[in-house]
Amino acid sequence: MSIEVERKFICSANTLKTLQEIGVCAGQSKFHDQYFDTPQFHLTLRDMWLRKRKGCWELKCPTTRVKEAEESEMSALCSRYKEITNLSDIKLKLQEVLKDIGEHVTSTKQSSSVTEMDSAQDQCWTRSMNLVIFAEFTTMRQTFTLEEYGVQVDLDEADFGYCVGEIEALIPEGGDMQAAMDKIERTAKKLGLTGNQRVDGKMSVYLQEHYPEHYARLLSEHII
Ligand code: V4E
Repeated sequence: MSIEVERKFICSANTLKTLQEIGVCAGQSKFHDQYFDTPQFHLTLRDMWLRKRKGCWELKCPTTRVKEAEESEMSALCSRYKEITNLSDIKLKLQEVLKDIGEHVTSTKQSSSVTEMDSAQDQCWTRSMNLVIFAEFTTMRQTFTLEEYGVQVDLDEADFGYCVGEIEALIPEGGDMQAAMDKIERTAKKLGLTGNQRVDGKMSVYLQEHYPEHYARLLSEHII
């Protein structure tokens, strides 16, 4: 399991120019994300984000914050999530969370073959946990690798018109969070990112449009 540390930014023409100078364009991709939750939003209200992208499942969970030193200005601009990508681990984690809140979970047969990706099987286990798609959108992404800085930069354009960049560092669980944030800060400085305001992600903008009440609740509970 790895921890994704990232800082979002709005990409100006100057930032793009610097990015093209210091980074290597690793290519463009297009993907469709489907996000799942219970109809009562039990997962996202716990800051847990379950999605299917290109046939693969991923669950992003909050990390436990350990050191006060992390609570710097830079720290406030970065998000960090544990990423679970193994489907069996995802199901176990979801069962644990949904059982805790009394949500009915019917047991489903575990499988580890390619058929896990089969949509009929997906429907079977998601239904058994009362999970439904609450958001879906397509993203066009341009990726840059900045080897010297030890980070990756993605420039995203969602099909609902929102553009956002992110500087991302991946560390193993228990890895050096401060070092990851230092890499991100160094990159941000080089790209001329001076603002100290958190920038909305694609999901924030999507929720504001489609689920304003849920968005307001996530905001008031400092989840988003
Ligand atoms: C963690 C999270 C969500 C899941 C998607 O996260 P995000 O990194 O924004 O999407 P994307 O497409 O860039 O994923 P990647 O390709 O990097 O894996 S949706 C909402 N959240 C919470 C969240 C938060 N609290 N703060 C910020 C700045 N972003 C997201």
